[in-house]
Amino acid sequence: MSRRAIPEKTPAGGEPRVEAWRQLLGVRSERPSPLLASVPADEAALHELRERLARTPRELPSKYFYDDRGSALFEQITRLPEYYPTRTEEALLRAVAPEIAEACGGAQLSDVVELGSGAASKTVALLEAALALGAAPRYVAVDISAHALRRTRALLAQAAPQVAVQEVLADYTRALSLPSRLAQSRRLALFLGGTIGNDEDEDALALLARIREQLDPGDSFLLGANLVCEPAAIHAAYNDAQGVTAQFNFNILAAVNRLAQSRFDPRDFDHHAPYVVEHKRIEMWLVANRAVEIELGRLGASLKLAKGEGIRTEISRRFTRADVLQLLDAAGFSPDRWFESPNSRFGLGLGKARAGPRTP
Ligand code: SAH
Ligand code: AVI
Repeated sequence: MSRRAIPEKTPAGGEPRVEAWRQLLGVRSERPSPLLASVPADEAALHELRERLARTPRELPSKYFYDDRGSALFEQITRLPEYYPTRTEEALLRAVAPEIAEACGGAQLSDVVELGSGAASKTVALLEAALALGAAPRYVAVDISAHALRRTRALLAQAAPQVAVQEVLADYTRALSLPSRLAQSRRLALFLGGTIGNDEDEDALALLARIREQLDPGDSFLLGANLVCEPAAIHAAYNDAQGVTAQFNFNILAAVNRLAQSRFDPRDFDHHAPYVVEHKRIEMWLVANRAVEIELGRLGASLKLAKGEGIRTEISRRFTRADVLQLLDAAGFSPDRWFESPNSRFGLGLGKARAGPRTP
């Protein structure tokens, strides 16, 4: 693995303060712990679905993959022989966790907050490294999937029972509020798995900038990103022989049907997932295998698709090291360290929340 220290441009600073949790907009926080809230099938969600289906090309937001079945299918995907990202990132994270924990405050690390935590299987390595340095971090898992949060709770109860876990069922594209740090303590926000690649640049940057807003100067942010590598390996990861990724793709229709009372039938579609070299990204599509007219329920009247017409359900971008560091920098983080897997397929960029404006 290659690792490189990137000189920090702005010294850590900022006033330590104690604050209550800020209100998580769009999320009902039902105390007592664990903090759990239901994501409402509200007008905003229906509006978003309508708007995305009306685009050219038609789209469905990839966050709708993650109903209970979708989350379980994603976990299955992470264990497929073809799906290299999870095991590559996990091995990398295990190897560099002590260095990351040290760089993020060591014994002072008080909060580890993960967005899109999934089952949080790889986060355990980081928490263990922090514990070994004498920290007693709280772990805050933010995910849109109740299934994923249940898995997190079970996993951490078994693997790191001494860590206090707080679960937040929330859509991080709507609003975001992280717990403030206590005096003399440090926070670390995580966005792993390459999930940043599921957003176009503008949305990715907006999300990272919102994460930055929630942190204090000197707090840390660790971003996991899939790197540009052999197109054949990337293609295979989204076109596995067992067809699990295809099932995952079809399942988004069931989730949308439930939400919108629409009548998408997965049998009318084929899974299509090409790697588009020009855009450095996999695109997942559902392509109509016959001419169909779909009743849209709460989304409106109906949607006509000719045979061969498609709906794009996901993009999954590949980055270069420079792309990742630039993204961190643009969002208000001073790139601090870079870690790369031995096969150069996955990278972890560590940034420090910067106090002042970006250095030109
Ligand atoms: N970080 C984990 C999981 C990656 S899968 C890993 O590396 O394996 C992406 C995760 O992000 C899923 O658990 C999904 O439920 C969650 N997710 C996707 N969109 C989200 C959103 N808008 N808000 C909150 N969670 C989201
Ligand atoms: C969550 N995200 C990073 C996964 C990816 O690889 O883009 C989702 C996924 N889609 C198909 N397989 C996995």
